[in-house]
Amino acid sequence: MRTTQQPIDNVLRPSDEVAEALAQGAPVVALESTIISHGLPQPRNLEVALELEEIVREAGAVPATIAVLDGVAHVGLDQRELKRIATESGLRKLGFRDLPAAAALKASGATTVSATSFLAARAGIRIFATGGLGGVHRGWTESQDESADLDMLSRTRITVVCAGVKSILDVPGTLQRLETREVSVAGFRTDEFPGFYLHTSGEPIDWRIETPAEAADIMRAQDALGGPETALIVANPVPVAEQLDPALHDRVLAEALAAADRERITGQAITPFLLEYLVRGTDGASLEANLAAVRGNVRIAGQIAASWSRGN
Ligand code: PSU
Ligand code: MN
Repeated sequence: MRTTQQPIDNVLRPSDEVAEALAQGAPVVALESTIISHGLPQPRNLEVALELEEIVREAGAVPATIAVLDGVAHVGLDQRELKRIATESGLRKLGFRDLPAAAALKASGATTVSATSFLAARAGIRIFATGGLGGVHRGWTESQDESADLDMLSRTRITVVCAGVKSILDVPGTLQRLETREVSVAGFRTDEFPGFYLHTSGEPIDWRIETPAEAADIMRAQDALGGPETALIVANPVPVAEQLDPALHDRVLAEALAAADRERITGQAITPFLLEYLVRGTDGASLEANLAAVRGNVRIAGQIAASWSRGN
């Protein structure tokens, strides 16, 4: 565990363990922190943060949870820092665009997929695991609410293992945006795009892979081909046995969307609001499905990272 260290610079600081692993070409998996601070209830969130790191280690890779603490983007957190992310009140939710202000004003915050992807790639990490990506919200043609996650993935060379995009979103609309923005998508042992809490969204995907090694092969092909620095999304569904009951999902989600509308929740607040509503409205069942999805993604990401490092 890291105790003291010299900052590499003032804004981006890999932990000693992460820096060493990267220097040796050892497998590293980036993990985001918004899911911990804004996506999961306390005190479960801290247990989950620690468990996810353990799953990465079991796969033979080094975990690098990413967050901004007092203006410095940390790539790899120790236990005390993880605890800050899980428990500190008033922690911000930082997308990429928030990073310069957070650095200048010495603010602390959790990083979303957009900020985490950027910081991971900047630190030299190629693989990242999360729950569900952001995307275009329902009614997005009016609100213009399209998650910055999509834009970042269209210009960052990173592999994101996720259970699709959050089902609170306009899923077909999001898939269309991913196609337009040239983001590669492969289903991990599935022909259908996962539905975050649900095994499938019902939407087809064009490419299916069966093994972590095939994901690493696609990544090498991305590099060999060159072209725009786009991401690879490895879409890994929650197992049917661990998914949220689809009828319960649809019913509570409809209530959640109506409540968000009524209370005029918009912008950064909407995703946490809807996720929290689902947790309460399903008596915690959505939380279990969310966690099952994230655990599976982190495991596969660890395996892809190992294959990527081995070169096979
Ligand atoms: N995955 C989860 N829970 C989450 C998120 C992802 O299982 O809370 C977070 C990610 O950080 C993602 C963010 O970037 O939700 C999307 O927020 P928005 O829709 O405001 O872009
Ligand atoms: Mn948004």
